[in-house]
Amino acid sequence: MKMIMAVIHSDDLNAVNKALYKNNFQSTRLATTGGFLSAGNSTIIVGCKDEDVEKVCGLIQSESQKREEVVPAGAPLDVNNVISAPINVTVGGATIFVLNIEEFRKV
Ligand code: 2BA
Repeated sequence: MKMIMAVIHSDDLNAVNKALYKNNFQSTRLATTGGFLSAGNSTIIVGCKDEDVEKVCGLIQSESQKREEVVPAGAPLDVNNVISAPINVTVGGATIFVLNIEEFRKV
């Protein structure tokens, strides 16, 4: 069994969720915040069989768009530095982690 954690843009959440639901995959949604932009994003968790990983990742990918976001001047770059002028970054489509699950129980 695997656990898929995907960080996606919040605007894609409904489409991703709908695609998973239509294909009989259960999911959990978390409201998260990106460490770099400090902006809200969404993380979706799906537990699935090993053989379904590609299908789940494909569904998430197909509903997650790439977007340009502007990081404003003054945003922190690291502990000592801030961004001196606004920069564009490409965010997404989805950042996906696939984890091995040792045991899965519903009790
Ligand atoms: P954020 O951390 O807010 O990052 C948003 C976007 O800013 C990133 O898009 C990337 O294009 C850019 N970015 C991030 N750190 C940067 C840096 N030090 N210098 C220049 N540009 C930087 P994505 O790579 O598509 O990531 C989207 C979101 O996925 C991230 O939001 C974060 O919440 C999550 N994420 C990405 N990689 C991760 C990782 N290795 N571990 C945990 N979460 C991750």
